[in-house]
Formats: sequence, structure tokens, C-alpha cells
Amino acid sequence: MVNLTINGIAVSVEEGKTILEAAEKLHIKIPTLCYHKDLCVAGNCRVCVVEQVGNNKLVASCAMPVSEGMEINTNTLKVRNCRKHIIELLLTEHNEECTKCYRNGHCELQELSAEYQITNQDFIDLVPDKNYTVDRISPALEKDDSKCIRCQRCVRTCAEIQSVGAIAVAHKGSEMKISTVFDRALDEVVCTNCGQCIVHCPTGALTEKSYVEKVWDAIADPDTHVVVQTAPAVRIGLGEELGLGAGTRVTGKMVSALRRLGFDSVLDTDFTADLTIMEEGTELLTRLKRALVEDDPDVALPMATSCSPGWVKYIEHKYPEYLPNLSTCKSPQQMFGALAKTYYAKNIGVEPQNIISVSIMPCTAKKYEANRPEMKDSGYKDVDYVLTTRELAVMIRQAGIEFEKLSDENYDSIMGTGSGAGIIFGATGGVMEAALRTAYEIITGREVPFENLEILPVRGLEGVKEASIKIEGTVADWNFLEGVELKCAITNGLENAHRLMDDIKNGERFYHFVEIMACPGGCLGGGGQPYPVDDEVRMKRMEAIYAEDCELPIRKSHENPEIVQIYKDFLEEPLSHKSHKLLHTSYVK
Ligand code: HC0
Repeated sequence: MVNLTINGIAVSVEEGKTILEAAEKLHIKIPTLCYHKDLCVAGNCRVCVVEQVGNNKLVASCAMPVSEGMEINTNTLKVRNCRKHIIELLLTEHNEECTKCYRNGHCELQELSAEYQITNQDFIDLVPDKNYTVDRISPALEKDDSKCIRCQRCVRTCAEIQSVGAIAVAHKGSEMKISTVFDRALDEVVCTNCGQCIVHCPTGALTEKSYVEKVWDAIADPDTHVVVQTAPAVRIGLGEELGLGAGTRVTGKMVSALRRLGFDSVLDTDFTADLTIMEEGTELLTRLKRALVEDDPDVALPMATSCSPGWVKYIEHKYPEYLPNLSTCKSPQQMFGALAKTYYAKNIGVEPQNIISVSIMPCTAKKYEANRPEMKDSGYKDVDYVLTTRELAVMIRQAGIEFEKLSDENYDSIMGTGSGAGIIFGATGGVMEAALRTAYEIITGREVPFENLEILPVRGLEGVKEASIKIEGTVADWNFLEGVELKCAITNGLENAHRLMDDIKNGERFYHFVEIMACPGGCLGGGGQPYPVDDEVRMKRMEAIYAEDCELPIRKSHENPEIVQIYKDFLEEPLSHKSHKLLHTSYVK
């Protein structure tokens, strides 16, 4: 341990820790901008400077490791003046239309500016006028350079967490900016639309494209029937965005708020998450049969999940030779959209052209996914508008709804019932766990014992998780699987996906089934969820998801009565002709 004092208070921390981390232990807050717990240290904004006693030097506390006997002051006149000048300089270059900014009230620069009472504009004459680029081309993301403070959190996020590298630092000195290859629009480069840059950006330089006004217009139109679906992870993120703690579960209040906003049908993506288990599970078993019984050399294993659109875009760019390995299932969002304008429209007696289908997602890539040309199998655009959890919170605030005081309400039916297996889709490992709960019962004809419902090896924030299940006691159709050891892997975050895919490609690992989610922690850590985020917050959201699963009366997808009903009334059976037309797709290199 290393002993030091901060503001005269003694503290001991492990060797290698920084001054910032030691101060945190003493509950002394040091302001930061370029620093983020998820990322490597950059030390480029210097707003976290502190004074080292003895040499009177200012050092960046996020980057400086502690040393024995060190004496640090975090709140001297010199420190305060230095921080103030740094913030003033940043503001001098910064777009000052804060009242029109999407991050107004949630901006770290704005908070610091208020904290340090910045009223001066002493440096304004030193800064040349610039032509800033505003990129609004993508259906999912927007990038406004006039709000960028060049802290490079986005660059590190894109490279370190996501292994994408769509954005990088260009030029030097005062010309320095965050750019893409040849300064192309985000929509024209390898960006996966995951939005992790947004949740790591301290200002409004990177945001989602907002469709709030379009949705208000649809709700106000008396000729349209507006159907809304809510993703698994929104119910454990919305409360946090509305000021309740991380991991607060608000499913019933969210449903109630959506009705008060004026949505005509309030339905649940968990229903199509359950449907995905039926379709994707059957697809996996079919592929295994082809491989193990028919010795078909063309069958692509491992089969990979296809529900995370950031991951789908990543595989298209980085591993196109593995596209046949993607499950042909559309994501639950898109399955829902295709059914909303066919099955649901028919059931409620509304013409599909009069339905507007809105989804509330924790994900920015879902906006991109809804706009993909493949996603029109209902004969219309399957999902018209995608809002993030944050955008839904904006609508709730605009409508003057006192969220905390709402009573709990239930989703409408049909397409409004989800099982616990559907809910856990929102956490990394959830799709795998949900699939195993159903596959076990199909293959063995026996019920999963209650104590084995929770498959712990697939849970948690670890980058790559593995599970190996020996199949025993199969029933007639599945005897070919007797004794087979089913090998599965789960990853979250595209850097981890990249490592896993490289190992598969190099023949170092073999699996039958892999679950890959683009964002750290899975959808609960998506680019449309509340900021700020770190692993502590992700863990709280994850615990909330599993708690919700535990409390539901139905915890297996195949036991969802609305799933049984849709196969009886409409789809006939998994992988039927109708299922293929509406629920499956393919991607091209
Ligand atoms: Fe997810 Fe999904 S679990 S991707 O993270 O599969 O966004 O929450 O809605 O579609 O269900 C996001 C979350 C979804 C989909 C589901 C899947």
C-alpha cells in the first residue's frame, strides 16, 4: 500500500492507483472531463489538476500515480484559477446555444461552468472563427463539432470498447478535430451506430437523432393508430433517466405513462423476444441436425445471434465471410414491427397503412436497423420510428406527467405478454439463458428443474463467457443430440466480439452457438440509455433485470400463452412459410 495525504487527510491506496482514485476514497470530488472509468487515461483536458506540496507543481490527478509520502492539495487558489481558465478556454470555442442543445441540463461542461461560475470571456479574441461541421445524415446519430471539447472520449470508446475506429483525431493544434476517414459522414463509414460514443461524450457533440416530434405528430393524427413496443432494458433504464436511482424498475409506471402520452396500443418487445427463442432455437436445432446427422458441409456453425444491430453491422464490415453464421431471425424489434402491421392490425381491425409503429429502445443502432431496406416485409416500413429511453423521458417531461406518482398498469393484449426469458434478453447472456431454458425442455421432454432455471455461468459483465452443456436423456426427434456437449459463448462489447471472432477464425475455439451484443453489459448498457454509465451502474441495471424475471409467473418463452396463440392462429409453427416471410431475413456482403 502507498500512504499519502490529500488536503491534510491521510489515505492508503494500492500501488499504481492515481491521485484521482485516492481522492475518491476520501470522498473528495475532483472535476474531470476527458477521464472516464471505462476508458484508458488520456490526461489531455487538465481540468483535474491538483497541487503537489513541495514542488508546487500542478499535476493531472487522473494520470498521476500516487507515491509514498506524497502531499496533495485539491483546492488551492492556484488549482481553482487553473481549472477556471481551462473551462473558460473550452467555453470560448464552444457553441453557446445551450438552451437549444439536446444535452441542456445533462452536459458535463455546463455543470462545471456553473460550478466554477464562469462569467468571463477573456479569451474570446484569441480564437479564430471556425466553420464547424454538423453531420445529420445518419438515421441514428448526429455529430456537431461546434459542441466538441476534443477530450477524445468518443475516439477511445470507439477504438477500445468497440474495436471499430470509425472516428479518430484529425489535424493538429487549433485545427485539431474529431473526424472520420476523409471527413465522411458517420453514415458512410464503418460506424455501427451503437451510440457508445454518445454515452461517453461529456457534451452534446454526439447525440442520437431524435424522432420525438414525429411521434408527437403521429399521436396527434386522428387517422392513425399508434402502436408502441418497449424493449426489455427500457423498463430498468427509464426511472434512472427520470431521476430515480440506477436499477429502479418502473415497468408498470412506464406502461401507464405511455397511455397518458396518447399511444393507442401499449405492447411489449418481450413478446417477440419469446418468439425469437422459438424461431432461433428451432433454427439452431435444424443446423445441428444438418451438421451431425446429414454431415452437411455447408452448414454454418457456430450460429450467432442476430438481434443486436450494432453487431450485425460490425460483422458486415469486419467478418463478412461469417454472415452465413448469423441466425436468419430478425431482431425482436423488427419481428414486432412486421407483426404489428399484419397479425396485430388484423386482430384489432385497423388497416395496416393506418398503423404507425413506434419502438422504445435502449439502443441507437435500432434507429438504423428500422431504416434498413430489408425491414419492410409487412408491405410497409415495419417500424416507423425508434425512440431511445432518453427520448421517452423527454416526452414524459414535456407532457407534465409526474412519473413517480403514476400507478402501475399492464400492457395491452395481444403482443403484450412477455416471459421472464424475454426480459433477460436485455442483459448480456440473456438470450443464451432464455434459449437454454426452452431448448432443454424441447430436447429432453422434461421440465427444467426450478433450481436450474437460472444459468449463472452466462450471467455477469465479463467480456467473454463460456458454457458447455452435456445433453442427456433426449426424446425421439432429438436422439441425435444424445451425449453431445453443446458449446456456447457469450460476449458483450464489440472489442470482446472481435477477440472471440478472431479465436473462432483461427480455429482456437469451437462453439455451436454464440450470443453477441454490441454494447457493454448488453442492451442495458446501450447507447440510448441514461448517462453517465460505468460498471457499477450496469450491474445495478442487470440486477434489476434478473429481479424482474424472478417475479414473473411465466419464465420460459414456450410457455407464454400469447406465443402459443400466435402459432395456433397465424404462424402455424416455427420456421413455417409465414414465419420465414415475416420474421427472418438475410444480410449480404
Ligand atoms: Fe435489446 Fe432486443 S434485447 S436487442 O438489447 O434480442 O435495443 O432491451 O429490444 O430487438 O427483445 C435493445 C434491449 C431489445 C431486440 C429484444 C433482442
